[in-house]
Amino acid sequence: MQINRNILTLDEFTLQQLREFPQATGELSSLLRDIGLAAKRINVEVNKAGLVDILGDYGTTNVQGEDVKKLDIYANTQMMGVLKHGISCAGIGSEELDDVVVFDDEVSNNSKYVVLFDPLDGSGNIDVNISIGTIFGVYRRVSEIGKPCTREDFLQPGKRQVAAGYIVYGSSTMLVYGTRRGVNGFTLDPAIGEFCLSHPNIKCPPAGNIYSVNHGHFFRYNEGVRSYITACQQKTKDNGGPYTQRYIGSMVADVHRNLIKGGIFMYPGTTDKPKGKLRLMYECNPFAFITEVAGGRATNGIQRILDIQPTELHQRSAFFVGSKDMMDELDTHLAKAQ
Ligand code: P6P
Repeated sequence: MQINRNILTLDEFTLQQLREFPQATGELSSLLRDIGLAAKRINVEVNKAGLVDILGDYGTTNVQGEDVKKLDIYANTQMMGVLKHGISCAGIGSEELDDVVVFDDEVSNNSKYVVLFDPLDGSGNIDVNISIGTIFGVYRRVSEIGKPCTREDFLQPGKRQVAAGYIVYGSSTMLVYGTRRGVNGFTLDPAIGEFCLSHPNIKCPPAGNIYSVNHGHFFRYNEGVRSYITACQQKTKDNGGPYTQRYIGSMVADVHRNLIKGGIFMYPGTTDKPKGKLRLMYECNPFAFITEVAGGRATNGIQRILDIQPTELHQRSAFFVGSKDMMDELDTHLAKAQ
């Protein structure tokens, strides 16, 4: 049996990246390792969710008015705990918490970064064993180092992210994160309890044949979106198709599949919810950052997601993300319908 000693763990990879930048402080590498630790702890509970009393509702609703699942709270606690007790994060914003949390201790106040995250996206799928995920975005603070972080540190456009990533708890557990230097995927090896580099330098194929959208809302989408979806259905082998529709109602899994295979994910606004459902800061921005670094595109149907100047922590946005050529074709349908 050939023992492959070339497999890099997440820790080894981040340290290797750090060695290439001697002037770097190591704070970002340390922060990514912290998130990897939280992901391993969340993974343990997600994987046994059917066996212990951690399924079901927590009995409260979150700021979005959604039923909070027990695993949501557990995941939020794990993410906040590793970041608060690390050396790199001054505070966090979470889907599960009404407002930002300023850690306000000496080490945290001297940290360079803040983190926004959705601790467990798609948690409505937990009880039926469909893949779910954790999503995060990392920003350099704009407030004075040495003092507590402020809300302004969190309300930055997505193009100011220094790193973003997600963990998908699926048939295997993968951590994918991107910096401006590239996107890399790490698969959890249960035998050693480490995330190991399995998908180096991920690139989003410029074209694909997968389109992901909730068809149940079709007649509440605008004309341009309906026109594009119809065009997807009419693709044949003579014009880049046929396309296949894949939508499992868990954004992390849907966007991850399309990032690897090529495709487009859409959560458009509707007549009753013009801003759609997804949250800009900790769902759209991280995936937009990763997808752009990997060569794809992400918009709200009007502008680049990463250019949006946020005004509220939990604001929603229509979201279109994926392969460049498919996003370009979507834009032609949206423009014609103007
Ligand atoms: P719908 C899960 O609740 C989530 O936030 C995303 O993970 C997913 O893509 C979307 O909602 C599904 O929403 O309205 O299609 O069921």
